[in-house]
Amino acid sequence: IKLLQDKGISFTINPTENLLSREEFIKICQEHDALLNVGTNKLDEDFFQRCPNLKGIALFSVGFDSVNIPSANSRKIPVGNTPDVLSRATSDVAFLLMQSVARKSFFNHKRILGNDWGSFDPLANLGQELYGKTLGVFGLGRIGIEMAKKCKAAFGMKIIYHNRSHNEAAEKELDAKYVDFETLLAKSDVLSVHSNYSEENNELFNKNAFAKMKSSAIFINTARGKFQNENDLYDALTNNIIWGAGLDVTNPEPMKSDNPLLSLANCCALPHIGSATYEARNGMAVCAAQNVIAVIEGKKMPFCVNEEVYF
Ligand code: 8YV
Repeated sequence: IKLLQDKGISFTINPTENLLSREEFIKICQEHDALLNVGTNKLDEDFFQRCPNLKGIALFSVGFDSVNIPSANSRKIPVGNTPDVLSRATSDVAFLLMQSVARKSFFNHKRILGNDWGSFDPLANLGQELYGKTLGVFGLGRIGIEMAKKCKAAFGMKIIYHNRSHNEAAEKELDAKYVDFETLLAKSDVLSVHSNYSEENNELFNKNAFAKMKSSAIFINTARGKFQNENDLYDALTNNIIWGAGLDVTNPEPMKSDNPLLSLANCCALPHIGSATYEARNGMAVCAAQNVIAVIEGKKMPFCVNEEVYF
């Protein structure tokens, strides 16, 4: 806010998307030059058609799946995101979920809450150690790299990854090996999703995919819930097809308390808190404000996902 004020930019704040109906939201966007979109308002073709005066959109997220990019491109509207500043925080949550699942910490916490400490049994509550195991990264971008670094440093894990293209710098730094999707499924002891979501990957992690994974594998998703089919995940977790799952993102969001996944000992879920640290959210706010300022000043956005609009 201070960055915008210092530039003398006047603005209207809508504290959360839920306070406005879509009609009210669109009306406000029609009256402004730029939108700083905190939240998950869908910015689809209809939105762009109805907001012809918008000159730029700054997202408060690194993911830009909420925006129809071809619609923005056809109107030469730049869309900005918040890269890098949340990579540590989000990968911290992936790492936290990985260990929580491996040692069943959420489940055991629930046991104490239910007054079920239990008596000592050498074969009860057994988890997995991650030392020397293989981390499979689906989407070795900024967040995936941070996750891989932690897994390597903490547990000496081997890194394999699948991307649309090779990330040679990361391969060198992490000794990471590019594999095809089938190999990623078959070889990962922990498979962590860090890719940008797009329709073509909708429910990519489904019955077929889980069936190709190790029965000892842990599935982690801190990217977008739509990557997973949750009925298939439930079946995989209850039929020992895979060993466990840790989700910071669900399909749909919000996840409801009666979701059967929450009743399982081998699944834990968080309410999309990947970037929820003081440090990351502050960094995101600065990136978003810088993107807005660029729009107002007629300059190129510093963090733009569709740079083609400037050519
Ligand atoms: C946000 C995220 O909390 O950056 C992203 O893509 O998913 C999270 O950091 C969320 O998008 C709300 O804006």
